[in-house]
Amino acid sequence: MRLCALALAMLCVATAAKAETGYDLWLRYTPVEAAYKSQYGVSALVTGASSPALDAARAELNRGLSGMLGAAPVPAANVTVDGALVIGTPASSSIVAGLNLPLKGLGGEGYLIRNVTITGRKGTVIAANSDVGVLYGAFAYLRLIQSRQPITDVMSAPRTRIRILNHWDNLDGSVERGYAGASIFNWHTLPEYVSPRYIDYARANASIGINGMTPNNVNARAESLSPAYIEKAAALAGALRPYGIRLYLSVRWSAPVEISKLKTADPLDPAVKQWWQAKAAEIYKAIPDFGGFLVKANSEGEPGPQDYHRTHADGANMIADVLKPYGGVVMWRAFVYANDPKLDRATAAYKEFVPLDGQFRDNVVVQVKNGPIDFMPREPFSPLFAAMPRTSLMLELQITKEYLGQQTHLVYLGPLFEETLRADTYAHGPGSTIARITDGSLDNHAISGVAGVANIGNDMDWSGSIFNQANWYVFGRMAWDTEISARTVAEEWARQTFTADPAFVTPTVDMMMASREAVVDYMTPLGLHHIMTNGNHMGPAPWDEKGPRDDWKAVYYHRAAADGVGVDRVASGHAAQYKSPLKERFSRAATTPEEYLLWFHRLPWDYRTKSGRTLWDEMVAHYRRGVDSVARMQAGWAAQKPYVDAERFSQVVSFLAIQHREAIWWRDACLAYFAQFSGQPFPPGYAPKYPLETYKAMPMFASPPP
Ligand code: BDP
Repeated sequence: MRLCALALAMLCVATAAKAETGYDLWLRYTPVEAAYKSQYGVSALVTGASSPALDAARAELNRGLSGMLGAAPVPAANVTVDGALVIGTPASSSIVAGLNLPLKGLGGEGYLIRNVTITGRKGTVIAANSDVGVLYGAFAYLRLIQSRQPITDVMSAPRTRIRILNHWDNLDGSVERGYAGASIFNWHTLPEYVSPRYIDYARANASIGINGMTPNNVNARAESLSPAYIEKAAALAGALRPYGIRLYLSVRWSAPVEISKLKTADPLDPAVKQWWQAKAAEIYKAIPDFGGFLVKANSEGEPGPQDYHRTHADGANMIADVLKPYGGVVMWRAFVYANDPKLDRATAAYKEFVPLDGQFRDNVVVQVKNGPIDFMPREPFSPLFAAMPRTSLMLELQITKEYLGQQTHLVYLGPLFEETLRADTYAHGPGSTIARITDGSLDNHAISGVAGVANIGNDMDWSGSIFNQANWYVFGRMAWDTEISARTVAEEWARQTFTADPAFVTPTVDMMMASREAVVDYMTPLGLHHIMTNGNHMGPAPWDEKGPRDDWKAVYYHRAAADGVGVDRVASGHAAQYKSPLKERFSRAATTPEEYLLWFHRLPWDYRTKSGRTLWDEMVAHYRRGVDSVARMQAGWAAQKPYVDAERFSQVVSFLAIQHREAIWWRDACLAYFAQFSGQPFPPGYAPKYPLETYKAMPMFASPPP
């Protein structure tokens, strides 16, 4: 009997997929099925001269191919057999040079994968103009095998120049808005100890084309610029360099005062400029390829040039001039809003920045959040994108889901990023998409880029959940190719992260694609926004009216009362900040897309929506639909059990259960609150389970039993 049980247990172990922690992300390199072996076989890996990036490419190919095909290819200097893989640049490899490949259009980072015949032997080449281009090509090649795609000819070059992760990590190891554990950057053990995790971090980023990072929070500490921290940063930069990743630093405007006791941080004071000059010299000595500075100034209480009655342009230009001789850039954030009760927060950044258009140096790039307020589940795009044609603009996206369910909710951000990039601003007529502004092509800017607020921490799975990894992945892929679709990327990711079996991939991708609309529905439908708990931004709190400033209170964002709900942003001037025909469209409720209805308009509760329902009934329907979508996600995922290892499968099961419980919490708390004003009954069977007071009284992170 005992033996029998043991045999059964062993059988189970043999058949179940190997438990996975998620540490390997999408770079798992598990063995390909027998049917694919001949398709992907590589007989020899032919390399030329070596360099740190070429060595990284070779190491990754060896790792990937030995994992997937059972053995690493034989290293070789020449092609003598069929099935060789040749990698290099015309400078590093005479074989690549001799092939006369069309590398011209690939720039400094693009790559080419091509099936070729060399000295009569059939093989494949991965070529580029630079060593890091070869590395990107190696990752793309491995991606094809991992996702079981044929190795056909590929040519790819990034559309943007700066593809950067902004870590909001503090020097003490905590992470602002981080839901994946503490920071992976250990400032205590740097510079002596360069954790192997930094290398895995670099590999993951390089595999999706990310080429920059700021390791420290935008709410920066002056100490980051002290000699000790520059030395630490230099060690980190050294670990990332072979992977084509440049280090940048977030800087605190008042650093000269705090570190060196200068009397002022006025950008026009010569002593201040000298201080930054000396600092830049010190940094570039330690980090020769240092990328530049990221600045949050005069925003949410951070110091900045306005403290000295100077403009953002005065501040940005001063440090831009300092960085210019080294080729460094300044990423100056446009996330500003003043607490002026008469000013609508949604209009603030536009009002401050548009008058400065044309005044910024050419190595300044203004970094603009996708929406005018703040990384909400849904916002219209920021009107700034269309209004600063003489300034390089970078798009800032948030990968960490501060306002979208944080660690646990399964929300794939691909559709949100795609919606932003494809949005037509009409800056110069139709076709003036955010993608074309972000990549610099619309107004011919040399600097272009996308920044993503990272969702990375030292949790075993890096991102706090397996599905959060997809958001890191899609950020990188869309920063590289601003036109790629969210669905294509989801499919790529799912195939690599789990299995390429279509029986798994199709429903999983469908679930991912529907997940963003679900969170909009159960949190903030119809243009509602910022009704999360004050401070931690986790749960529902539309009732919140506490706090030091009006624009930090939820009621400011919906203004629900008996006569209606929503913000009149036609009256506030926000709708008029958009270009025609959007401004006209947004100025009337009837022509405003319903997903932005209460963003732009204040409407009575009995306003008729397109469905024929009253506004109140429509709101109820959306909240219901959001919860129902999560229930569908749960059922869909349950059916995926045969395809996923137990460890990752059950994490998703548990997190979906949390999401479902919290979606109900969101729906019922919000509806209980808005019902006080709507003057209309709940449709039968739709009333929240508890009175409003119960929802209001919940302690942090706790939701009432569904
Ligand atoms: C807000 C975050 C806050 C950030 C700020 C920013 O709540 O933690 O410091 O954005 O982007 O959404 O600077």
